[in-house]
Amino acid sequence: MALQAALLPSTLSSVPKKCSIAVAAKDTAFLSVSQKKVQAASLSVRTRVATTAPVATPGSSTAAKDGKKTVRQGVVVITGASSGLGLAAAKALAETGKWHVVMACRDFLKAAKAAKGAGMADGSYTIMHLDLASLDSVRQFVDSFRRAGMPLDSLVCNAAIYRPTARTPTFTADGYEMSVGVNHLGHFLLARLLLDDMQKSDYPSRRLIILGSITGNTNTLAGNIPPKAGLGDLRGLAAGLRGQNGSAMIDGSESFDGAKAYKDSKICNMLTMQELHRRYHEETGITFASLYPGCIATTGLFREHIPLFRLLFPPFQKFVTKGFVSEAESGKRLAHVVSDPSLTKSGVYWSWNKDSASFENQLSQEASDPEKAKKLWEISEKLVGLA
Ligand code: NDP
Ligand code: PMR
Repeated sequence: MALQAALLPSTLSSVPKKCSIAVAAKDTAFLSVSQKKVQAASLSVRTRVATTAPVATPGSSTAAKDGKKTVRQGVVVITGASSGLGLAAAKALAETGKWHVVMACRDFLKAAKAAKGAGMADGSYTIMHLDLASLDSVRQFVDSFRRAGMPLDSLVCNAAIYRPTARTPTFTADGYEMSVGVNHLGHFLLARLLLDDMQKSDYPSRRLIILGSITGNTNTLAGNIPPKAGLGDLRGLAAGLRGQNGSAMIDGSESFDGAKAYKDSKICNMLTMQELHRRYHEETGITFASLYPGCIATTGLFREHIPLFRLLFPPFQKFVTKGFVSEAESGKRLAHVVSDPSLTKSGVYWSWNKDSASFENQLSQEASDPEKAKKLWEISEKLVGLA
């Protein structure tokens, strides 16, 4: 069966030593891709999962020399691991040797280069194609992941786009406004589908993490810089966020504001985490959490901002707000949320103080409103085809 999603273990040329995944020899379409942006639609790559000898696959149990069973290597999927926070967290987790990282990326050549450039060891990661701007791609990713035969122990919904200067909306393959489509709806579908896989995992602490942000929380100074986040009564989302025949903004505003759309999507991320917690934590034991990793002012998130902003933003955050955090430090923070034994609490929004110590932070009233979370859940289910 032709799959649009592609799977690429560790590097373009090598299969991880411990991995039993093979890409069919004739299926080399992805090797000749030269465009920087690989469109899901242009990919027709066959993937095959072949179990060879009984080798230790990522996520399989290993017996210690003294005969005691040790905790096996965990498998974590990180979306948007080709740059910034996602890449730094992927590196931090892979370096522990305790995690095999599945880098779920829309541009796998970029991801392969990024992993190599970051010095991630062959065999410590697998790259799989995922374009969150297409619900088909999300479903195909899930299919490919399942075929790869790995367990799923943790999922990090990290990818995002930010279109700060956009005054007209762009749309996903399914016709939804792009910022909310990628940052929220794509992840909503991914998380819902992969919950089944996480429930099957025997890993001691399974976690589903969704990135939030200070700018989506109006109980902070940063969250009060205009345009402020606000979902209103969700009428724009309920009408399909389509722009042409209605509003491309969640609150139904007539005019489009790219900066607000991003901040709104972050409220959705934080509300979704809490709704997942309410619906599934007790039943499954899975930890659901969100976080504000600090202001990582140097990442690609600001690529569409005006050049003056990109020049001044890092020193402003370093010396004025003192909220700046390096990509490496933010990666460690996220890695802790995935794996630190002290961060197992569910339904929590983590932040870090000036000494880089984690604490459970307060969400704004809107970002913690259970009624809104329920309504968001129900509308999102319809938009992604789950209801
Ligand atoms: P980056 O732009 O560096 O990383 C974003 C990642 O998302 C990239 O890998 C990008 O892929 C990927 N991505 C974008 N669109 C899609 C798509 N359609 N499908 C799949 N992947 C996609 O930004 P950051 O590292 O800063 O952001 C990571 C997370 O951290 C985001 O959720 C953001 O909201 C959050 N955050 C960031 C803060 C900051 O100060 N930077 C502060 C608070 C939260 P590609 O490489 O191909 O472009
Ligand atoms: Mg903000 C304590 C002060 C603080 C912090 C922690 C941030 C984080 N910002 C703060 C303050 C201010 N910012 C102030 C006083 C201003 C006015 C000069 C300001 C402006 C500003 C802009 C224009 N800040 C921004 C922008 C963006 O375009 C970024 C954004 O909103 O992206 C959505 C941003 C950010 N400030 C932050 C953080 C973390 C961001 C980035 C992103 C995010 O939420 O992902």
